[in-house]
Amino acid sequence: MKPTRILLFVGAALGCSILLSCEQRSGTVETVASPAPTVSASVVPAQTTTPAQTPSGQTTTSGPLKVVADLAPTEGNNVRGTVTFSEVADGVRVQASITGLAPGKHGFHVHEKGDCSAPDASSAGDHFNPTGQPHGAPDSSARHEGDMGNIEADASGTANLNYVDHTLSLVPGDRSIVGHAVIVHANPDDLTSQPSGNAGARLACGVIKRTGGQP
Ligand SMILES: [Cu+2]
Ligand SMILES: [Zn+2]
Repeated sequence: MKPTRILLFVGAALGCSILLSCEQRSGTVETVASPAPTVSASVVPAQTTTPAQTPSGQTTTSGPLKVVADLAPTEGNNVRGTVTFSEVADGVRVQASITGLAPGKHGFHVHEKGDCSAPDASSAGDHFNPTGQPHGAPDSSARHEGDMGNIEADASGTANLNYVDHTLSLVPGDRSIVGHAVIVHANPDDLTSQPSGNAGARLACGVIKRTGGQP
């Protein structure tokens, strides 16, 4: 911390001790500066333990949470790509760009385990389903949390996806998709067959991670 900032902090503290409404005011400032306190608390604890930054308006919280899965091909395939999940007002925006596919639809899910180590990605387990629902479509009221439906590849084998999912969660806790894995399948997800839409082999797998290298 720079000396000038320490002086500012000391000054602010002195000012606070004089003002009867200080406690109330600093509480208000903190609320405004951290719209998602539960998220910032676990992601960047250092920032929440530096109260001097909030009165002087110096917070550098990175805004809505954004996480990424880099998909790598399973054995015998050449499918790869990137999937980004970011918090938006009404859910989680899913943006995917994947190459090396056969043209057409391919099942696209978040799977339970963040483990892509098996040659066929079977290590990623079943669909991520923390609320005990049946398999369904992305817009079904009852679905696995991980049911993102299908991506569709064009004639060149590239699939691009951009939609807002209303079930996926990035909020830290049992329902967060962080630490789980994204899988792209060989066949279309029929959106009804149990337990996984009959989407066939796993072509690519990637663990969902926070940007910036945090686990
Ligand atoms: Cu899957
Ligand atoms: Zn499912």
